[in-house]
Parts: sequence; structure tokens; C-alpha cells
Amino acid sequence: MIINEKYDLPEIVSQFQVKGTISVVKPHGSGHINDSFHLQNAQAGSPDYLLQRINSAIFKDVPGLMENIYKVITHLKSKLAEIPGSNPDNEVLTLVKTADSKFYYKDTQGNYWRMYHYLKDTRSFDVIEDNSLGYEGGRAFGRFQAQLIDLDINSLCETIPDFHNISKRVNDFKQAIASDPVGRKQHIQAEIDFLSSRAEHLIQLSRDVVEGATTKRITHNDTKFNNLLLDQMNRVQCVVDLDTVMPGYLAYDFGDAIRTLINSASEDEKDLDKIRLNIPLFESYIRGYLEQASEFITPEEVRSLSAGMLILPYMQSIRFLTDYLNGDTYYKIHFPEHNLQRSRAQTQLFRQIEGNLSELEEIIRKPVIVPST
Ligand code: GN1
Ligand code: MG
Repeated sequence: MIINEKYDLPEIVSQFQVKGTISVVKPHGSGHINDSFHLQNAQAGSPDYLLQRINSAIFKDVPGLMENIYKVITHLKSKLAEIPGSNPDNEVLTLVKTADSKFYYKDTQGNYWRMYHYLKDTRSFDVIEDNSLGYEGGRAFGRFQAQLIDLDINSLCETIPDFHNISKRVNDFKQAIASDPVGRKQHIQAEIDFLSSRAEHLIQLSRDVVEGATTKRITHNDTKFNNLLLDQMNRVQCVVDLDTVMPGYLAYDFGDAIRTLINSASEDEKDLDKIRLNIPLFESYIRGYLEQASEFITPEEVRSLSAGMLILPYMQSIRFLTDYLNGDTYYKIHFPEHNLQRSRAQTQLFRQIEGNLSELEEIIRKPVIVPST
């Protein structure tokens, strides 16, 4: 029934408290780090499941990570339970326990696994065209942060330390350039020079406007638009990918969401001319976001948002290029120069945002008009 070349999936599935009979297993999603499988249930009335192998080379403390996710999910569900008409199990992920009541299973090869209920009839988008989706996305990530505002920030561990620390990312980049372990540096001097030319300014910006001026909150830290599951009416149903929910800065969640949403092309677009800014989508995101965030966001945090918008595509570009220089050890790649192509696309996006920054900042400063419906 379930055949996979790498993993003994029937054995792994049997470790979890699964109802019904799993008949079909399909690889799922476009994540760069973990492996995901959709388990289809043959028994009517029993749920489908999402089985994930957690990449423990990257998430080094899996028990801590799963503890975080459990706390976040429990908190979000309790918030939704207070809202009439909401359905916590549809709108927040539900973990499946193992036979010995844990939230992860370590197989005999040392791989870590976890399982969620699969949310049927939902979809996600890598590239968005419909402007109303920007508003939906902004509302969803704003509400996510708002709902976590009263969860104790000290109760969560850092699943990846220094995740959005730009100084650390620049240092890693410099180290990769210096050691050049697979001899790729010589072909990408122009890319290295451009990125190096912006490093000091962005580190300073992060110190002055983000880390030095605002405090940490519980943030998502991977606010790609495709981490939102939409229902059949294209309304956001659920925020997913909770692996990096931990203390962070609002500016970086905002910047990472804009990075994926404002880009008219995909994250790894080869044809750089296709990478343009979708300003109406940006406008609708900020409207949805501030509508939800207005209940907690400070003036300093609003001022920090544009810094996040510059820093995140830049940081993503150096992360991809660092991995390219290191021989593609971090992100999954689908062809040999994939990380280089990703980095070039993110640099192009960064250049566009940098070139249009005043216009974008003007939009952030516009007063938010809350729609009547
Ligand atoms: C990784 O695996 P995925 O696609 O959820 C990465 C994010 C990057 C993203 C780029 C733990 O996320 O930080 O923004 O790729 N996650 C980790 O698409 O490094
Ligand atoms: Mg992720």
C-alpha cells in the first residue's frame, strides 16, 4: 500500500494514533526544509493526515520545537473557542499523538516525524494575482500575532537561534566567501559585490529601527503567502508552518510576507524582467494587516515595517547565496544552480523595493480605513 524508497512509511504511520485505513500517500507541498506527505484515508468519516519528517539537521531541538507548536496551537484554539461561529479544529492545526502520547516519533534511522490532521478542500498560492488575497493575507498574519500577544514569550524556545539576525547571516556569508569550499566563488563575483555593498547599511538599519527601537514579540518567522491555507471562497482558513513561531520582530514578519506577496513572479524566477512590484497587492496587504495589528502595534513598530521590507529579501538572497557557496547543504534544490537562481531573483526583488521605497513607505503611512463589511 504505502511505498516510499527512503522511509518505512507503514511502520512510521503505525506509531501514531491514526483512525481508519491509510490507502494512498502523496508527497505534499513545496517546502525547502522538511518532507511532507498527505495520507489519504480509505475509511469514510475518518480524517486524512499530514505526515512530516522534521529536518533535525536544521531544527536541532525537535522536542523543544514540538513543545512550542503544542503551546501555540493550544493557545490559538482557546482564543477561537471564545469566538461564536468559529471552528478551532478547521482554523488551527491539530496534532496527532503517537501510541505513547508524544507529539513526535524518532524512527530507527534517527529521523523525527510528526503528524497533523490534513485540512481538506484548502489550497495555497506561491504567486498571487488577485488583490483581495493581499487583504486576506494581511488580516491573517495580523490576527495570528494578535492572538499570540498574551502567550508568555518566555515560554517558547528559539527553534533556530539568530534566525533573522542579519549580522549573523552576513557573517555566515563572509565565511562562505572566505572558505569557498566547492570553488564557486569565482563565477559569482558580481553577485557577491552587490550584496556586500549593502551589508553595513542594512545591519545599521536593523540596529537603529528594528532591534534597537522595538521589542520582541511572538512572531511566525516564515510568513510566506503559501503558509496560509485558503478555503474554497479564497478566505484564509488556517496559518500553517509553525516550526519557527518564536520570539522575533514584527518588522521581519511583515518583510517576509511582502517579499512573497509583492513579487509578481516566483521566488526563484529565472527571467529577472518578470520580477516586478505588485503595488495594489501591497496596499491591500497593509490595509488588512494594520486593521488587525492596530490593537497592539506601537508607532515605533509601524516605523520599522519598511526596514523589514528591505532586510528580508536581502537576507533571503544572502542565505541562498551562502548555501550555493557552501555546496547546497541547507535548502533542497531541484537543479544544480537553483540556489544561485533563487539568490539572483531575491536580489532583483530587493533592488526593486529599494528603488521604490519612498512610494511604499507613503502607502504604509496612509490612514487605515476599515471596510464596513
Ligand atoms: C524555508 O521550508 P520552508 O519553505 O518552509 C526557510 C525560510 C525561508 C524559505 C524560503 C527553517 O522555509 O526561512 O524564508 O525557505 N525555513 C528555514 O522560501 O530556514
Ligand atoms: Mg517554513
